Amino acid sequence: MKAETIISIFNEFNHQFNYKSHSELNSGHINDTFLVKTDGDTNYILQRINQVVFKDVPGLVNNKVLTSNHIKSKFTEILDEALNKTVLSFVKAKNSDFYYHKENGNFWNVMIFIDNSVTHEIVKDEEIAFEGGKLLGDFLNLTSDFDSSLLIDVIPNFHNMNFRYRQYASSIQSASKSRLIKAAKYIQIVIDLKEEMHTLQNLKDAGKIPIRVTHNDTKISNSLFTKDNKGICMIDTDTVMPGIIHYDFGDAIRTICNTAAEDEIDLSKVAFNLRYYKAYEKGFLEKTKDSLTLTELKYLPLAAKTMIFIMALRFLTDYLNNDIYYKTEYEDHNLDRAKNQFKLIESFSEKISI
Ligand code: GN1
Ligand code: MG
Repeated sequence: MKAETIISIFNEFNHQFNYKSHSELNSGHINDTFLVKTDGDTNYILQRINQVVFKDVPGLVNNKVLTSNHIKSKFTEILDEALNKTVLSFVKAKNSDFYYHKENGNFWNVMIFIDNSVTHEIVKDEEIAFEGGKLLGDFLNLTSDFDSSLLIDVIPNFHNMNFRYRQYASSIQSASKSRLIKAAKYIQIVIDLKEEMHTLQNLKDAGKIPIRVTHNDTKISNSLFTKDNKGICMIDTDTVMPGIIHYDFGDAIRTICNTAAEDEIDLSKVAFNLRYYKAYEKGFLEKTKDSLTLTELKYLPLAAKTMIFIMALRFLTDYLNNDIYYKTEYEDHNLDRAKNQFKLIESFSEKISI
């Protein structure tokens, strides 16, 4: 995106310093994210929010701001300025909303960039897995007393397996013959796993798993770490809403324990790393073991399998729908992502028996 576009949008916000340069951060599949460097000691993240995926952007931004404020309220002894570098902090636009809506156009929001932080697409160090588990535990603890009725359901039925199977079934109806042929092997796996993959959904629907405030997009690249592997905070709170902890535990494991990126096409590189699973679980339980129910604990391994599967299913569905949801970089990108996740399920099942 041209510098003048970025500058003019950035200048709609009450930032403290002037634009110096920007670069795009390409890890997300939904929003467009830019790091804006300034001439001062605070840099910013500028984000264009995808309005096709997120129908109520002001509601979404409000969710994110409320969540951050709630977390910040737990650290009364830390000064705002320091807190802004360890908890996500949103910057108001000049009209004092936390977003800027260009007339008939896009929605944008700005956050303070957390200095000296790094993210990981692939985990190469057990310590990251352990610290990642602690971070999620902290996030769930810090938000456990947050009144979830204040939050809108950003994407209704986001991790609802019945809904995802319905979407998938309709994608099969409308898919092109060539895509159906390429997806054939996976269509059978989706049928074979159907019953098991509804276990958590059924328990949730039966009220057997407590509803908590959950993050819902805990892939490891959504956690910030220091350069020496300590967790700072979880980012990308677009999908914070009521849910079950299995969503968060499972989605984190899906990405931490994959020995390759989620779109690696050489499937011989894709395997489930059991050591990282144990490390993540250890960090997570260190923070949460006293607050989880027996049912929650019992289904953590199945949560991992279920969340790998739901992403496989969503990538496959989007492939059959001709790529209308996720950003793709080439023709079969979504199919490759789905294949990768199905391979991960296979490897998971060799390492963990449920
Ligand atoms: C999307 O927004 P981003 O890129 O962090 C998706 C997640 C998937 C993820 C797969 C709103 O996350 O559910 O797990 O891609 N977010 C939405 O990488 O659909
Ligand atoms: Mg996200």
